[in-house]
Amino acid sequence: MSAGTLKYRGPLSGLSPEARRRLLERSGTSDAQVAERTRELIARVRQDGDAALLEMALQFDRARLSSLEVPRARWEEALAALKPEVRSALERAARNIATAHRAQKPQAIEVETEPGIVVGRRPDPLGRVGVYAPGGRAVYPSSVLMGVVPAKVAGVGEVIVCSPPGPDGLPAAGVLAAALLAGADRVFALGGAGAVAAMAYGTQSVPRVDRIVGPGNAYVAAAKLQVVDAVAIDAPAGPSEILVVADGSADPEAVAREMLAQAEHDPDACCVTLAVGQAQADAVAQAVERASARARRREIVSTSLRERGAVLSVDSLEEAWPFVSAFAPEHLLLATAAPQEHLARVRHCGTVFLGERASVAFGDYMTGANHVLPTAGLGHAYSGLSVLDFYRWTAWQRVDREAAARLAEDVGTLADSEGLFAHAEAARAWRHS
Ligand code: HSO
Ligand code: ZN
Repeated sequence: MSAGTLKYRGPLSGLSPEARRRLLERSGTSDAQVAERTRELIARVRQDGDAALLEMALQFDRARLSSLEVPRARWEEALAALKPEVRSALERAARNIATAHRAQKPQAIEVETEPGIVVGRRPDPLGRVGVYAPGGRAVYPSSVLMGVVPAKVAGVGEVIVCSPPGPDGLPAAGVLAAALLAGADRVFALGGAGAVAAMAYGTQSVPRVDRIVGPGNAYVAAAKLQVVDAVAIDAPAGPSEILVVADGSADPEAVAREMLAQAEHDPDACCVTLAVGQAQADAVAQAVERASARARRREIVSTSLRERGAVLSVDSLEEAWPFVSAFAPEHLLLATAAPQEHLARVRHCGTVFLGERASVAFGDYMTGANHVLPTAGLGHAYSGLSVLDFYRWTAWQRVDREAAARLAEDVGTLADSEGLFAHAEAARAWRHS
């Protein structure tokens, strides 16, 4: 194959420690310069509110705005202008996302820890949530659905969407239309770190929210990490990733299509296949090469594959599983004969596609699963966006009369041992109840 189509080829076991580390680490988002610029932008918004946001729209988006909020009439126009087939596909996607996320709704629980002692917890929907939707190359109405629909399913009181304006002063038409279809309550023409700061701290016209979700560029990611003193955020989502595990039953062309589909998102996307046997690995690599030569987004695809793409061979599926869990891909595709049996073997993946027919594209748009997922190995600690991200919990406890008498002495003892004598007294007062 021509040199440079893929960064890594050969057996997984032959990967140098340095190459393995680079594959596992992917691209970091922590750039000191970005963090510093972001800090300045956030400070400007906290100090000058709307005035700072209007200046930033001019400076970064070349948009001269008369107001930050986008009137509902503009969303309606955007929806009316949508091609009917795009509209009905978005509606279908929204329906499936709602169905899948409704099934995730958490329940209140109560448990008796000792006779007469009851502790409970109840999920309460967040009051207000902000969904960020990028502009530019990554205008994805589908991502607006992935943020707004689960929030509405959870019963969030108000869902606002922020997305950068174009020179006409409006966010992308697809974003406006998706916001309307998904049931968003308000939309603001606001992008970048300014949008994050406005949603975290509030300004004259942007209300502060309880949680900010949705992917964004490096400034948005940095800003989210800098506002956690005021607001909850989702897992920082970086460039797209796919790891395909292909046994001898997989069609190399299908595997190549999946590699290309995630590679076309971003020159920094990371696409890897582990194929059982050198012959299958060679077939996949050749299919990837042919497909990338004719890709419509060839520039992006070839950069991604050249910088981080890998097709590696393993001797058996057993050899693949430890790497899968260590890599913690955003998307795992099990292009194997018995994918369901392998599901239990893998850990830390954002979402798993069972069988080559379960194209990642189906999940990106239409199955109802969420496509806002942890990247860059954060699957070790984080999960994909779900309905659970839109609640906080109220906990309670109840102690009946006899239980209070039984608790008094042990609690008094622990309180004394911590030097907290008023605690001890509060407990012991119920000794004879
Ligand atoms: N694959 C992306 C989500 C997306 N795909 C949006 C198409 N549109 C998440 O990594
Ligand atoms: Zn995608």
